[in-house]
Amino acid sequence: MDPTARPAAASPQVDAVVVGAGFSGLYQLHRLRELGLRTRVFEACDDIGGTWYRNRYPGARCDVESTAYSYSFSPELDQEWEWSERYAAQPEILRYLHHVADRFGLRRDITLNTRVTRAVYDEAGHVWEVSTDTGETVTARFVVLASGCVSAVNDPDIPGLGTFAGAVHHTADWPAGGVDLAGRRVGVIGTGCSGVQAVPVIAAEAAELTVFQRTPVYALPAHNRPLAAAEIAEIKARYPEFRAAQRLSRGGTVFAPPTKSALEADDAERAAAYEAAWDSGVLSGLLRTYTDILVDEAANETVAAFVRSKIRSIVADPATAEALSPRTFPFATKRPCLDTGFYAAFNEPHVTLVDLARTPIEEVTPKGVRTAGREYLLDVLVLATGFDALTGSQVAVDIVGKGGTTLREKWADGPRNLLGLVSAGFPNLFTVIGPLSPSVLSNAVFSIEQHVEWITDCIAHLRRAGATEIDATPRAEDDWCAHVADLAAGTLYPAAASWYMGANVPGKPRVFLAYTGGADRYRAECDAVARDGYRGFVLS
Ligand code: N01
Repeated sequence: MDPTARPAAASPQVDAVVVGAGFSGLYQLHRLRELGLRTRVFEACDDIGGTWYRNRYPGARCDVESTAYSYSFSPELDQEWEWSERYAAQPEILRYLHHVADRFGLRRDITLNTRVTRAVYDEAGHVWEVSTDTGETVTARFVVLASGCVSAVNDPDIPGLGTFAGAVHHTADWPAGGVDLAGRRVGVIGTGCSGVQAVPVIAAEAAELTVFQRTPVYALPAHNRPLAAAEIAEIKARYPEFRAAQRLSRGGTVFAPPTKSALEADDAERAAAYEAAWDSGVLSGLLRTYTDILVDEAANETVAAFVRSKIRSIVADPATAEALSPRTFPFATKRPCLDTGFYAAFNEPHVTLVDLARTPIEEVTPKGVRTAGREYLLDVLVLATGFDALTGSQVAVDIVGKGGTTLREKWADGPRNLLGLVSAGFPNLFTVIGPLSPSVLSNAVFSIEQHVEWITDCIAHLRRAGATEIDATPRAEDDWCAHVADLAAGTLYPAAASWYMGANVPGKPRVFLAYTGGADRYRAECDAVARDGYRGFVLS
């Protein structure tokens, strides 16, 4: 026998395993099926939907317009689905995903109630051995982590949390049947996008609402509204043109790029531009006014001051308005929130803001929350404390690559990969909207489609070429990581202790986790890499 001969690749049980059945996993399944791949999708929950299944908290809705926050791959789907509101609420988005699953016959390859716990690469056979918490093991040539970028829940380590006698619910793990809050004393910890959306809706139901805020946010009005029949007809007529423009866009929404610095405009011009953006109800509206909001501190401060003036105009009590006003980080370096009544809720007599910067939480007691100031008595505690974003859902799986190295070990100082898609030493393992890609800085559905299509084309290429393995080269990976870090360093993003930086999870390395160069530039780079025969990757 020739000792240099490579062993033949083993025949896996399936061609691909996809982890997660949310927006990413459903589309990945559809595309791999079109390629003729035998594919299994494992979903930990008892239903499909991912983020839009688990985040059932009161007030949950998208913050990119639904007509753009939806799949673009099927013109028929665009024509047949009808969004009822500008920003659809969680139940409607979940219904949409169910419709997609039915329309494209996806359910038969999805196994629910099954969490992927471990994936081990067999170097000789070029296959992944994937294990689940139900005791199943399946071998697959390819694995796609479609497990979400804001999905691993961040449970806060607050002393005494386990002693609370009332109910505790995380916004990202909200009971399917809802929670009866009528007449109850409710506490909400956290004022990120989840808290901002939940607070006014909970306030409308609860007898008393106490909001525990560690850091104030910049929240902009959504101006959400029902979509009229004429408007829907117009959107549908323009859909092909809109989707084509969206594909080339910087972040998955279509707008004319700014041309001027905020500092070149005079006060009146800036005020008019900011008022128009505020009135537009578009999350990125203020960012799009001038070229330098995210790169120049002085330019950024003009927007930050404008938002603070709006907060003062809405919140009646000056001390509460000041406590709600962000002053410790530049505008948009933490994700701004889209608000429907958040600030106004604090004008209600039964809603109280507790500024944890002044009086930190000391402990949760059986009766409520005790801060340095006093004890707040509660029946229900809502944790709107966010996620171990971008890397959490991947390192939650025990992934063992070449040489027995685990992804967890490799990423101990921060995520490393090429194009956000493949981490060197973990061949044939792809990630959808994970770290070091535009991901959370873009319209998620739009970036999901771009990733899924790139991954599908890559697998098709491998099959055509008779190759069984693709891996990133360490050199190309180093270059990509350095490029992503350089781009981030040229912005104001690192100035905030945000979840973009991993700062919200104790012990998580501080690395800027997303690609800030724009989804248009990113797509061009991904396409160029593929065109150049998968430059930076090794195919074997
Ligand atoms: O989570 P967050 P989120 N004690 O991390 C506080 C997407 N999303 O679920 O800022 C006290 O932003 C924490 O305080 P601080 C979207 O991408 C989208 O709200 O760390 N407080 C913060 O106030 C979004 O950005 C939508 O000082 C504690 C809050 O909890 C992302 O998900 C809706 C604490 C967490 O805010 C995350 O948003 C919802 C502690 N121990 C979410 N630990 C849409 O609209 C944390 N906090 C589409």
